[in-house]
Amino acid sequence: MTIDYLYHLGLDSGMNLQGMFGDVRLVIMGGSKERALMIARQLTTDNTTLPKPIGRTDRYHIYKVGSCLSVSHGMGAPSISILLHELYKLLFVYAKTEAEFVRIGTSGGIGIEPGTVVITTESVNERNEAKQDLCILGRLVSRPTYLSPELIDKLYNISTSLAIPCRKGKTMSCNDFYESQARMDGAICNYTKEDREEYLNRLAGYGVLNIEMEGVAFAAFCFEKKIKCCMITTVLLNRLNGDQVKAELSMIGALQVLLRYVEESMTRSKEDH
Ligand code: R2B
Ligand code: URA
Repeated sequence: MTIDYLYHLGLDSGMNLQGMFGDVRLVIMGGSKERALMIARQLTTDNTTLPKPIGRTDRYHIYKVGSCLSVSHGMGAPSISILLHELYKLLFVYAKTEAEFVRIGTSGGIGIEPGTVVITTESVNERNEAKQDLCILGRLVSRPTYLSPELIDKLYNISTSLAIPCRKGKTMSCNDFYESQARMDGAICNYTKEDREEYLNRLAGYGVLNIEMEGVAFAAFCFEKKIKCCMITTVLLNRLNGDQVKAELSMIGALQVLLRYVEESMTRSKEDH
């Protein structure tokens, strides 16, 4: 039998992937390796040992705590796409399990104040379309984006019960942090302050609540593979007031909601057994 190398994860089908990952039910994905570790530490009940990443760690970090994986996906669509392909094969094909995927992160709000949690109901591209455009074999392939209404409602109810300021709505994904998000503080800016304002107000008119960089790729992949998924982010700044992210604001609100969700789903799955 030939071995399938999940190259960027440093895992392969010759390993006992079912033994290692067969019980995984929930995958939590965030941008950086530090966040993946922080989430793994929050999930673990044993405070004496530091969770250890599994596999290669030069691209992504994967931590396993019980039936949850905490994984870093890097920044932007290409990075999260590679991870999603390999994670899908790892879990759904080789480990023969089925898991929900949740992306947790940060975003820039459009008329939304810093600290607010946004739970995405619709993930749109830079043209306000709920689809991902890919170039495959030199041809344009469009995939719809999908986020699970059931998970959206569960997370929203949790944030309400915890009294965490939260909005449900449309999130725009951009392929860049600077020009495609209409920032004026990048190294290139060939538009005016008025152009920027007109654009951000137009987004507000479309009902866009926030901007980030991975949602469309995440939601389109999950649509294609029929994976239950949702996305929750904490807003770091209100883009109608500026561009600069001044402080290392945390994603605390989104994290509190997600940790409560994990707690509730783990209790439910124990009761089911
Ligand atoms: C949010 O924050 C990152 C850019 O700073 C990016 O990964 C995203 O989606
Ligand atoms: N992440 C983004 O992609 N944009 C922001 O403005 C903040 C976080």
